[in-house]
Amino acid sequence: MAGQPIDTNCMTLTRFILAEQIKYPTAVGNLSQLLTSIQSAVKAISAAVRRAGISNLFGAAGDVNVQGEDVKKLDVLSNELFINMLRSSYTCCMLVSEENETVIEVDTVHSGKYIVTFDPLDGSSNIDCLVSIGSIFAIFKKPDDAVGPPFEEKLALQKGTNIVAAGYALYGSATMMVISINKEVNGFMLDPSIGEFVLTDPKMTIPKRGKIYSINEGYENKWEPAVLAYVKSKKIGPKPYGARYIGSMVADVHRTIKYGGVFLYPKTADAPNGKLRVLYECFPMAFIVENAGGKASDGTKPILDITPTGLHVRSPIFLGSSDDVDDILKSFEKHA
Ligand code: AHM
Ligand code: MG
Repeated sequence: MAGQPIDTNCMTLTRFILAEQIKYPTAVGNLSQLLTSIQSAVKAISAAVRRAGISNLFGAAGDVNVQGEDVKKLDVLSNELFINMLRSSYTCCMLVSEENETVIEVDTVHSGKYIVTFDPLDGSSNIDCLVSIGSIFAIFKKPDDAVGPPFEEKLALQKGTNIVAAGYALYGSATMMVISINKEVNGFMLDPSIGEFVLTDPKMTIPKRGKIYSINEGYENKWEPAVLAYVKSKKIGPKPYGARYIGSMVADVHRTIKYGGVFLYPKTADAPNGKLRVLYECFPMAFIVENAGGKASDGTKPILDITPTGLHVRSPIFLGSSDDVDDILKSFEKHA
């Protein structure tokens, strides 16, 4: 901007990733390459989201994805960007995308040691009305004794505690990437004037208790008693909690990390495992929230303790400020 000084020593995401790599003398830079390739995909998706209306990218592409939902043009584009950038990073052997029913095998020439699970564009119901949407990803390592290529699909079905790094991109009033690696969570804002993500939220931590609950209250009649009782308890007393629900997981979780509080997607009478998918929605968000000092549970155990039984399995999820999540767990105990 005219008159605004440029920071000549700014901490870009690329610089940050390299500085992390240097901490591990034996590291050869594979994870750095991988994160850089995701960064490229996110920059391109952000550009596409920002000009979607003008470039005619809104609306359905005419396909139905594996979950039976309409696929939007931006979903297709985002998925292709993630796959192409990751494959050409020479760091991954297998990819799991929300948009693909089976795993995406990376050919031997391009193959590497990581497995990446991702939702390339989450919150699709919000695309056409310009409400915030996001991308979510988690990175796992292929076990050393894995036989292949080709590798078996079950290599992707790892426990959440095996995650090496995870992150999300939020295409909101600005574009932001939040990345969790080495037990820290750091946030980077896209500065469009230089085309770089710049560290704006170092060492993010979530307040121990918040004042906001976030749940789709329209399904109240289908909740289980523990959830009903918990939400009701937040509305009574002299200081009731505020309600916020965007319907885009990345935006709802980002707000929860910044302001504190709790995000809930419970099971319902029609959806016995809730809606959100373990490998590329629940896991990365749980990993990030825990590394920011919060908690993420399925109501009985930590989300990261789940061993997924399929690529697209779902789980109820309760995440956010540790004291607030503890309250939900108490409600589950009481109604067990
Ligand atoms: P999507 O993968 O089809 O975009 O669905 C996931 C989204 C999440 O971002 C959000 O938390 C949830 O669906 C909202 O669901 P609901 O409309 O049932 O409240
Ligand atoms: Mg999704």
